[in-house]
Formats: sequence, structure tokens, C-alpha cells
Amino acid sequence: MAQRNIEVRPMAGALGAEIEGVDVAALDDATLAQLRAALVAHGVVVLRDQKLSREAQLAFARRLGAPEVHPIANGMAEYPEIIQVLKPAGQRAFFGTSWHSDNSFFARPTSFTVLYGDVIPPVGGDTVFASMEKAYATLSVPMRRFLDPLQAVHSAASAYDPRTTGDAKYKGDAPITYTYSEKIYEENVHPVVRTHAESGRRSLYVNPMFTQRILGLESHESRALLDLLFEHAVRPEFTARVRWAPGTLTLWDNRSVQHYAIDDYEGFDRVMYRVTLEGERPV
Ligand SMILES: O=C(O)CCC(=O)C(=O)O
Ligand SMILES: [Fe+2]
Repeated sequence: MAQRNIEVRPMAGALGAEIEGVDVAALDDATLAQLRAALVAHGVVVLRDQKLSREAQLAFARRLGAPEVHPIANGMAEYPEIIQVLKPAGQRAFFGTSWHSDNSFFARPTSFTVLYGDVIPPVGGDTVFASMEKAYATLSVPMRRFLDPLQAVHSAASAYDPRTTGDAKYKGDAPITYTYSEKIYEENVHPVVRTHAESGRRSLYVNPMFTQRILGLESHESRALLDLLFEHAVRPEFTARVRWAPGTLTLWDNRSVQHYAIDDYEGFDRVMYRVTLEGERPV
């Protein structure tokens, strides 16, 4: 049978695309390759009206990589590789509610995230993405030369330490629960600017959720430089915003984008299912 090409409609100037005409539960290899290429090229792809059981989401995710079991946030009892991202009505969301690249504190941080929207508020709960390729490319040449050889320390300490985030999540008394271990304080060093393993393009790779400091700088220098980079990296010109509906499947490439889950739907439930895939050591 002749292969049809998927339809890819860019969402914004910097990144993101809506993909049409694809049922991810019934993908042939050639279409999967096109989808993967679109994901790497656009950083974020959005597929509407997907009907996915947990098994089907995991089976699809496995075709893009190896699902991770999160060392801190608990997966579902029956599916340890799936985190149910649940925010009940009346509560505040806390998962992913500031800028980050998923699991950048791992030694081999997440490549792709596969997030499926199940219960979506009538308004609110969008997710915003920012292109770290654009963030890097728009820095001045002297700034890029300065950053290129630098390395930064990442850890989950500020995001997951029970002393700062409260210990209800560790006591099982929250919609998303955590398991306490020394993993929270483990540090990994990654380049401040990374080169994408598949596209060869360069991205800024620091984020305010997990990047603690830049090696070799005085602490006040590191603080000021990180603050400058965090602010620059998420200029509106570098972003695209995903409006969810039940059945929306969004895939993103954490090697080249940051994201931010907007907590603006206090009166409503929101239920998402999330699978992250193993990446490589950033270089
Ligand atoms: O809930 C969302 O929109 C995204 C949360 C998040 O940061 C994630 O799933 O990695
Ligand atoms: Fe995230």
C-alpha cells in the first residue's frame, strides 16, 4: 500500500506542530519514522482525538524509546512507567508548574515525554513550551562562546526536597505521591549547551527547576548568569502553548525544549498520563 505523508501544521514561529491523520495506536513503521522526525524537528507535536488505554500508550511509547520508572514520583501500581498527573478540583497543581526539562537531574536525562490528556478542565490547564534551540541561537556570539564550554550541576533537591515542598507527598497524602530516597540529592553535571544526538542542533540546557549552579564560577556569578539565561530562554517569541482536550496526546523532546504546566484551573479536575523515555548523556 502506498504510504501517505502525515500532515504537519506548525503552531508558532519558534516550535511546535499539530499532526493530523495519525492514529498512534495503529502506526506503521514508515509513519512512525515521519512522526519521530517531526518531533525532533519541531520539538513538540500535538495529536488530537487519540483513543489510548494505558497499555496502548505504553506500547506506543516503547516504539520511541525505553520507558523510565521515575526514582521519586510514584508510577501507577499496575504501570510503574506511567505517572498519573492528577489534580483534583479544589486543589492547586504542583507537578511541572514551573519551567523545566524533564528529569534533567538524571545522569542520562529523559529524551521524549509522551503525555496523554484524559480529563481536561473547560478552561485552563494549558502547557507552554519554549525552544532552547531558539534561546541558544539568539544569544550574542560572545555570550555563546562563553557558555559553550561550561558545565552545570543539576539535581532534584530544590524541586523534591520535603523540607521545601512539604512532606504530604511523601506520606502518601497527595494526588501525586513521592518516594523518599537519596536520589533527591544526587547531582549530575551536564553541558550548559548541548548538541542534539539526532539533529546535531545546539540548545541551551539549563532550567530553573533542576539546574543548581554553573561549575567554575563564583556563586554570585553563577546565580546572576543562570537568572539571565532562565529569563532569556522563555521569551514569548520562543514559546508555543498547547490547549488540551480529552484525547490530546502531546510529545516533546526534552533535549531541545523546556515546558511549564499552567496552574489556573483550581475549580476543575485534570487527569493526564505521562510516560518519559530514556535519553543519552548530554554532550
Ligand atoms: O501537566 C502538564 O501539562 C505537564 C506536567 C509536566 O511537567 C510533565 O508531565 O512533565
Ligand atoms: Fe515536565
